[in-house]
Amino acid sequence: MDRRAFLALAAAVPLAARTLLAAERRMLQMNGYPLNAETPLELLTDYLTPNDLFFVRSHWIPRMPDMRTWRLAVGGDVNHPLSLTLADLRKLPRAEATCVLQCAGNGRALHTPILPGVQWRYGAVGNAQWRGVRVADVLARAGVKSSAKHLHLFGSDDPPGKVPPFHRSIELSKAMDDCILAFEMNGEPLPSGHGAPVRLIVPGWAGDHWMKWVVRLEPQAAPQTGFYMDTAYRWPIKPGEPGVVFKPEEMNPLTAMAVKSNITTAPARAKIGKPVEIRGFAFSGAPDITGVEISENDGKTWAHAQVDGRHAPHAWRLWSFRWTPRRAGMATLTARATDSSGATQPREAVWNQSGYLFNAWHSVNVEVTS
Ligand SMILES: Nc1nc2c(c(=O)[nH]1)N[C@H]1C(S)=C(S)[C@@H](COP(=O)(O)O)O[C@H]1N2
Ligand SMILES: [Mo]
Repeated sequence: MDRRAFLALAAAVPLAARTLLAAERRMLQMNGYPLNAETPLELLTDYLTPNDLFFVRSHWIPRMPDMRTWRLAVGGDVNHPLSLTLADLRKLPRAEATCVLQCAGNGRALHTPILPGVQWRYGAVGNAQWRGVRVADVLARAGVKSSAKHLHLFGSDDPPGKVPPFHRSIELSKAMDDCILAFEMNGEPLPSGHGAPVRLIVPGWAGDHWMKWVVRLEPQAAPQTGFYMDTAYRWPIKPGEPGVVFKPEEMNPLTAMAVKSNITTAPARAKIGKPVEIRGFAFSGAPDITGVEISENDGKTWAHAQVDGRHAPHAWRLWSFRWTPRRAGMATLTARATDSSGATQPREAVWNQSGYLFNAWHSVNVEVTS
């Protein structure tokens, strides 16, 4: 993050709002979900999103594990059930991935018609370096039976009563391929809000798979059931017109993210003939971004942006574009990305009733004067 930008932003908050913020420091918020917060888009300018700026999304008021008694249990279809301490985990070979974590609902507020759910706009996304151990190495110690095809995931934050627990599963093949049980984020111990002591990293897949506060893993023959598998986090098999509501069986579980770019930095005003710089990031469920393009005529023609060299599989790419305004008036600059599978960011996002994976072209307006 550019801390100066952040301070400038804080200074811009009106006095009334600042008084409210000050009150929050002494008050205990009792209602709703206090731990859903997105990053302002204009602050998502770093290759690695700083931990204290990284969006937070929790379904229920978290019940964080007690660090002294925490164990990772491995049960289900295994030959040797395990109960591992953090020290046990740390004895396994280190694994590392720099990749994007994005909430499936990021951009929900931008879908038309509008939808219920957390009204995420642009900032329920970040790119971080995650360190820990490979899921495959942990499961190898337990000896997975050949009957197992899915990995059931349990966190410590089960809510009370009839509120559905956030129980999930992912395909065992994905878990064994590149998933990590992370205890470090950007070189620091994993912060508790992001799932300490250990969370799951699922490169390329939306955030709902990235179980926080992991306490138990179970290889099983069948997928996990329950609200967060059977009803939520599903994606239409055949997309329909905006507003169409699908039955769960007309949808598949949502897995990989969709190709997307956002503009983080653009001047509000520019002068004819004076070049200005536009910046942003781009990522996808595919391992890499192969190009980012900018249009100043609503997609009739496109020009290539400069894509930054820093990258890892499923990490985002920063990009920049030098633009010289030629005409006075309001200019609209639009960005679109293309990924290594050949998919290009679409003009319109795919409609789905939960408002997942919004990835329509992103535009900004610049007022050009002579
Ligand atoms: N145990 C648990 N894990 C969870 C969640 C949760 O509510 N409980 N939320 C999920 C969702 S929907 C997202 S988008 C990511 C958000 O991770 P973050 O808060 O570290 O950004 O965590 C996922 N893992
Ligand atoms: Mo999410």
